[in-house]
Amino acid sequence: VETANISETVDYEIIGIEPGAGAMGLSETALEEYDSLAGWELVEGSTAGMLTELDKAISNEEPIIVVGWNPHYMFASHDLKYLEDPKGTFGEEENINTITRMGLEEDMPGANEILDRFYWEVEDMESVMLEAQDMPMEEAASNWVEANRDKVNEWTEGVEPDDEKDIELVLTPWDSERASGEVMKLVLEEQGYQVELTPVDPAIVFQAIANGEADASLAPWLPVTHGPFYEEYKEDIVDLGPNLEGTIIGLTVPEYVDIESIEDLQP
Ligand code: PBE
Repeated sequence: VETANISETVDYEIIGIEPGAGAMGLSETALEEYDSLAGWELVEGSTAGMLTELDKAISNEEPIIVVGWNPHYMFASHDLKYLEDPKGTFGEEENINTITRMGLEEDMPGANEILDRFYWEVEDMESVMLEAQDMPMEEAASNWVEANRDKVNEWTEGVEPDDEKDIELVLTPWDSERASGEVMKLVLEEQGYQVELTPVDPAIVFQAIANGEADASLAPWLPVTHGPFYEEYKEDIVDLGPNLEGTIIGLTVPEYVDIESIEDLQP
């Protein structure tokens, strides 16, 4: 495909995901900030729909521009690249943080300590996500816990169980957060807790923690992706810091698409 025709061939559309995603907010901002994206449309849909469009375009070797991110198996199953983002709209590498409601540390010091210690690598999360392609996420998480007893022990060693045993974790509905949520559910269950996992939109994650409806979340991508929600609620939540470092978000194209930067697109 000729470089000059890529924007026209994709019909000046970026294939997006769920409208509540932080990555969609960043993409909207990119549409406003880049002259090259003037008049472009960000198509709302779902992650599954975006992945289907991506598969289709790649089987036909057609150009396509999607909202992409890591950790995700889309980069393992396809040759993809992020478009350069000279304005930095999508930020640099960022972290996934653990947040809790105010007072969790006093009410459930044991669970709070385990949540605070929880930390894993991109490779760990990816291995759960990849396995979950062929089995339920819960089973993939359980396999990871079995295979990584050393790590899990570091999170739980010497922690006194709490009297109160019910704990609710809110998460976002993407595989990355389903993976961390299911792993933490198993870890806390082994310590005698009853764990409820509630998937909601990113805005609701912060709202539920801020008003104390939920106890904790492993889902916020910071500082950029969920930055606006963090800013809104930061006085009313406790931030326990990163549970994973090195996530990336950006406009994503198959390798064979002959452009390198968002600025190579045309209005
Ligand atoms: N994501 C996956 C989410 C966070 C995790 C990048 C699609 C978002 O954009 O909110």
